[in-house]
Amino acid sequence: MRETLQIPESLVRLLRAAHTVVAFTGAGISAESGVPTFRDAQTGLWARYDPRDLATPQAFMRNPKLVWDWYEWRRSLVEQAQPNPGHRALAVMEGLVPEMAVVTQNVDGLHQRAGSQRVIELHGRLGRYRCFDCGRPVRREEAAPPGPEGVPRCPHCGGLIRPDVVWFNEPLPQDALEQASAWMRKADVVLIVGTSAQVWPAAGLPLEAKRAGAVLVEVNPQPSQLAPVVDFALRGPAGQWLPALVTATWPEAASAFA
Ligand code: BV8
Ligand code: ZN
Repeated sequence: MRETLQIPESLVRLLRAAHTVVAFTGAGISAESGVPTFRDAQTGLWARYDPRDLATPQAFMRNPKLVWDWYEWRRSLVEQAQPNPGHRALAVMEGLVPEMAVVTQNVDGLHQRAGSQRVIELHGRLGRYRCFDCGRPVRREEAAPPGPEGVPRCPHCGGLIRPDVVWFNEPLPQDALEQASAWMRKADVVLIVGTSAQVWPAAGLPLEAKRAGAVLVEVNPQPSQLAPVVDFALRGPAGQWLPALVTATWPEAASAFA
C-alpha cells in the first residue's frame, strides 16, 4: 500500500479558495512518461551529448544532420509516450478552479494530450518545423527533399528546415512570454512542477508571481533553484503528488484517478 501523501491543510484551503491557478512545468513532469529530462544522462546513442551543446543555432549550423537526428529521436520518443497522472491531474484541476493556465518549458505536447485546454508553450514544440533561413513555417510533408547535409529543405527558399523550438541564445516567442507574465501577475497559486528552474527568462516567471502576492508550491523530488522562495514543497514525483493534491482539495474529483 503506498503511504498516503499528506497534503498540508493550509495548502488545501488556499487552493480551494484560489481564483487563478498557474502551473509552471518543466521536463520533470514528463519523466514518468518515459521522456528523459535534460538533467538525466541521455540514453543510447545520445548518451555522449550534452543537450545544451545540441540545442543551439551554432550546433545546427556546424552539424545540421546531428541536431536534426537528435530532434527526430526525441520526437519519436514523445510520440510513443503517454501523458501520466501528473499531466492528467493538471487537466482535471483546470475544470475545478475558476481559471487556470499551464505555462510549460516542455516541447512534448503532453499537457494538451492529457486534456489541458490553456497551455502556453514558452520554448516551442517538437513536430512543428520552420525554415532556418526565411523563417516560414514548413509542414513536414511539404518539405523539399534533403540536400547534401541530409536535412529536408524549405519549399519556398531552399533553406534548411529546423524544429520550431527555442534554442539557447534565441529569444522566446514574445506573445507566449507576455501571456505567461500576465498569468503569473494575476495568479493566486503557482504550482512549480518538475523544473530545475535554471533556464532563463522562464525561471524568472514564478518570481513575478511571488512579487504580485502569489503562493508558490514546488512539486519535485529535488529542490530547484526556486526552492528558497516557495511557500510549500511537495518533495516527490509529480505523478503521485499532483493527483494527491487534487484529491485532497476536491474529494469529489477522486473518481478522475480511480
Ligand atoms: C535567451 C527547447 C536571449 C529546446 C530549451 C540569465 C541568467 C543566466 C543565463 C541566461 C539568462 N538569460 C539568458 C540566459 C542564457 C540561457 C540560459 O538560461 N542558460 C542557462 C543554462 C543558464 N537562456 C537562453 O538562452 C534563452 N534565450 O535568453 O535569449 C536573447 C534575447 C533576444 C535576442 C537574442 C537572444 C533560451 C532558453 C530556452 C532554451 N530551450 N528547450 C529543446 O527542448 O531542445 S531549454 C530546455 O532546458 C527546456 O525547455 C527547459 O527549459 C530546460 C530544462 O530545464 P527543466 O525543464 O527544468 O528540466 P531539467 O532536466 O533541468 O530538470 C528536471 C527537473 O525535474 C529536476 O529538478 C528534477 O528534480 C525534476 N524531476 C525529475 N523527475 C521528476 C521531477 N519532478 C517531478 N516529478 C518527477 N517525476
Ligand atoms: Zn525558407
